[in-house]
Amino acid sequence: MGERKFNVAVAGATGAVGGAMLKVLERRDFPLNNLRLLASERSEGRKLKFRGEEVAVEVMRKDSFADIDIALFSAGASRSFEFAPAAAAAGAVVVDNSSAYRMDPEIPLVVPEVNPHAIAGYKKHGIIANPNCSTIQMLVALKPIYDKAGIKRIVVSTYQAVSGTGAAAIAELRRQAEDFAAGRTIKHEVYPHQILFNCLPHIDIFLDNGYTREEMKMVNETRKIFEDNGIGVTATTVRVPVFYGHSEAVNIETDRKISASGVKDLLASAPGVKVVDGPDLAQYPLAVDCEGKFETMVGRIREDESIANGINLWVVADNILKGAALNAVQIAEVLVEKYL
Ligand code: NAP
Ligand code: 3JM
Repeated sequence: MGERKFNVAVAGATGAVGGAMLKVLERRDFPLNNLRLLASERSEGRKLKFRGEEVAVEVMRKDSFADIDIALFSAGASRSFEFAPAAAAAGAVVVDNSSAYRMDPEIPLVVPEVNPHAIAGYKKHGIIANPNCSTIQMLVALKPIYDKAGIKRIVVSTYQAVSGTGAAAIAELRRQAEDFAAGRTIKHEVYPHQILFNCLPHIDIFLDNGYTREEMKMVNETRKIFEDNGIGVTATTVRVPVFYGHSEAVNIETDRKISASGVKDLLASAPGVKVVDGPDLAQYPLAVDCEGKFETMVGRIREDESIANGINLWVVADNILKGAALNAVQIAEVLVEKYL
């Protein structure tokens, strides 16, 4: 990395993802000159700690991005539609965590371990989209297999943490646990049902085809990132009472035969992956072990004995880190190393 330092804005700095962005910028020692924290009117006057200093939160406006080099957005899709073009017009490169631009064919959709070459496409509109959390960790695990054996079809079921919904949902699960322990009635506001001791097969809204939008994000984003419209993907996405860490049961059918031990060997040296697969010692990836970690953990690697070329995997990552903040900062790192 060169000598230059960059001006960075974090849009949605007071949120679950925005807070993690600040910690990731610190942990990875990002070459930062000036940091601007943006949120809604509700947060005006708040101060957040960064590298030991207090930084005041400002209200995001269209003119908030003068002299910003990189704007990391995590303030929701409607805010991205409203403010990301203004940030790009002011000369910032936007890395957007929302679903707003992901499927726009003129906007790159990037997981640095999977398709870093696509970052170059930011030049057209000044915006790069971060994929959905569930897509990111699945493709980090599948990319080496895709390159070696080809993948025809993916069948995935997710077990997703409440932190993916944001700060209010983390508070709701905690409150339900406290109310349960105290013998009080359990109330819900964020989710349509109680999440404590429950599994909700409902993430984002339902679409006309009976799938949720979260499920279709996994289908469409996988095709775009792998640049493979022929790959079959089908998903069931489920919210579970876990604070941090999405888990996924992933079944794949490959074009060519690959053994379970072949997959283990491939993943052992794959970027961003840690193999945790010691069934004799009850070792496998767990959400609670992934909290705060940068790696995507993969275990339970075994052959699907019901078809000729099938593999089953269990894939877990910190949804707020690799699923959002870390992936965005990794994209920013490639930008400063190669393009800015
Ligand atoms: P959150 O905890 O609810 O935080 C929302 C953030 O957006 C807060 O900082 C909030 O500021 C800010 N905000 C809301 N309305 C705003 C406005 N009108 N102007 C400026 N800022 C505004 O949610 P989160 O979990 O951090 O997620 C935020 C967004 O990131 C999501 O909506 C989603 O688009 C994206 N996300 C992506 C992934 C992924 O898979 N890549 C995962 C999670 C989230 P206040 O505190 O002032 O209200
Ligand atoms: C994760 O403003 C919104 O509707 C954002 C909702 C949201 C998204 C999204 O669609 O951007 C909440 C949590 C995501 C996501 O990563 O797709």
